[in-house]
Amino acid sequence: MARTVVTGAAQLGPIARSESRESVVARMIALLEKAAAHGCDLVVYPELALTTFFPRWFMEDQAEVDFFFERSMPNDAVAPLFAKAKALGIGFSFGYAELTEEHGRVRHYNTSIIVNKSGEIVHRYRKIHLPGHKENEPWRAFQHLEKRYFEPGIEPFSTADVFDGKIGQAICNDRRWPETYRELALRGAEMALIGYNTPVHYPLAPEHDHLQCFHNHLCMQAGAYQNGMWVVGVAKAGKEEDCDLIGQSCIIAPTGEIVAMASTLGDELVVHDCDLDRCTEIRANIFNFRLHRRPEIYTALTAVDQEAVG
Ligand code: CDV
Repeated sequence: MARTVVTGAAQLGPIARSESRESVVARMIALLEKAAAHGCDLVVYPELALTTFFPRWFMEDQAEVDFFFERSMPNDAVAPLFAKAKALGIGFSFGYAELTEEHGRVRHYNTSIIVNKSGEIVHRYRKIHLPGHKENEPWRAFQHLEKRYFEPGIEPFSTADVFDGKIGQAICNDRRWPETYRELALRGAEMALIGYNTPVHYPLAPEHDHLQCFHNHLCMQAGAYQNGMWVVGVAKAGKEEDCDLIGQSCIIAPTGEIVAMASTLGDELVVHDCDLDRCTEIRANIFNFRLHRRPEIYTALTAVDQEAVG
């Protein structure tokens, strides 16, 4: 019997800095209800789904920064989403800013979780590739201070056994790195859930602004095909405060084909029946890792000291 996960990519439109979590959660629930009408098993929301993309502002007061973080999950603001999804029998994933304490030290992560159909958190991923910068750079049209406000995740990419398959997660900038997909695939992932907030304008190379949507699909389609896995890429899109974010949320088959794509920059759900067994079309053939991969030759790939590799 086919292992089909009816999957909804639930794109969110812009979230104003003043919008409350309760209001965002109500928007997420509206998309969840649409997903239920489509028979979805899984709904995927974007990176930092509960608030505006706050790293675009330089803030010196840590209390002001911490306002955007969640101290527990689920918390009161998000509980209605968990309850509704459980009542509808739908699993979901979403990203949020996580504030936690480890060994008596406060930590800040850019995190994403998977919740199963019973409302249990079954997977947590903390963003490994944090883009941007640490200090205020006023020459930019807007800041991208992820390196200031978050610590990079140190737990490896991993998967959860859920929805009758192996599902992994990555977050935004991770999707540009081939290592993300290969690590996930080597760990058995059949589907990667990837939320993103991607500005149209890239201050370091504005001559590439017109390529943002192309690069978005280029890296995710390549990742899907070269590793024989489903990829679900979900945007926070549209004009958020003064920043234009790309949309084009999509579901990509293991062949690299886009099989569903959002056509607006607002709250929008696109759905596809994802047969996890289709990963075999690629993994048993052109990218049969066991037969054709040559890791013993790829020593530069995992060398920590790149200088020594030359
Ligand atoms: N949220 C992100 O990780 N955004 C980056 C931008 C800054 C390039 C991205 O890779 O889309």
